[in-house]
Amino acid sequence: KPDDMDPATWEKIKDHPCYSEEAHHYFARMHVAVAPACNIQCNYCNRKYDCANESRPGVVSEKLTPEQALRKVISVANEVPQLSVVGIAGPGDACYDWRRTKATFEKVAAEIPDVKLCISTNGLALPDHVDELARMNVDHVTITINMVDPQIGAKIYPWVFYNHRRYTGIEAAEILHKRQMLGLEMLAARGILVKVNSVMIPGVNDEHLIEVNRWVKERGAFLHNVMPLISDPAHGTYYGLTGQRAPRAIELKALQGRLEKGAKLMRHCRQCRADAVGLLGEDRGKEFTLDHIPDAVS
Ligand code: CLF
Ligand code: SF4
Repeated sequence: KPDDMDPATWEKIKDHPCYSEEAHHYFARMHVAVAPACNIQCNYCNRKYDCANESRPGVVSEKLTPEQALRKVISVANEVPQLSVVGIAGPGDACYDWRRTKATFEKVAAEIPDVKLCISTNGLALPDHVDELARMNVDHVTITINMVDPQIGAKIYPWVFYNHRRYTGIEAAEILHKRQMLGLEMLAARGILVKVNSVMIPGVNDEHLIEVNRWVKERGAFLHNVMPLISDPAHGTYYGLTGQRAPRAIELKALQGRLEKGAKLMRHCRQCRADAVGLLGEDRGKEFTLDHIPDAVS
């Protein structure tokens, strides 16, 4: 345990492969793709594919019902002894269709009480569900925060769908920004660990991520994970079509170097699929698709 870390925090991260760099050598996570829909549009996303906020864009994950997700978790738990975390990270937003996310977590917790639950969201619907996340003992929440300035946000998000209507432009980015900050503060106040993911988009928010890092640190984020934009024209994203380039590895490293003194950085992210299974960097998802797991679990 690092000297400057309190025991309660250590308990939460010691077997979480994303929150502890050490743990990722020994512990495995799995994602269940139970969240098909999304309430915002990111310019780096093609919604036919996985949510690019956390997961690898441009791959299609098999969408599961909460019942199917439970079957999958049980079958993975039986075969992957290192499994410590079950996460929901897409393919859309895990807080938008809340009933599916909640039902999945409740079923999993009832069958496998010692597995950790983890969630990744764009943050728009997050404040509405913080109390329930706390009640369900969800100790780890990732929010993707790409800006704290709505002027920059408007270049990343063409629209958000909030309170039954669609907002565009600066107004949309402002709403998203306020909800992200509120969600972050609410989680921090309840002792839930927050990881902030930022997608580094050269010429759009790369320099700005220094300010993002400062804001999220001030509001209690535990980790900041700066991930490179994956921009492949074949994925049919807006950025792919406009020729927005991805950062070079050296540019990402340089930015991470400049963030060193701010919120603690995560450097071992593998931009997993929304149906990833196994140790980070290992993907055993194919072994556990629905046609590979038993129909009923006794
Ligand atoms: Fe999954 Fe994300 Fe939870 Fe980890 S992944 S929901 S925090 S259990 Fe981890 Fe994968 Fe990077 Fe995500 S390496 S993409 S940070
Ligand atoms: Fe796509 Fe995820 Fe953005 Fe939603 S939050 S538009 S699923 S990248």
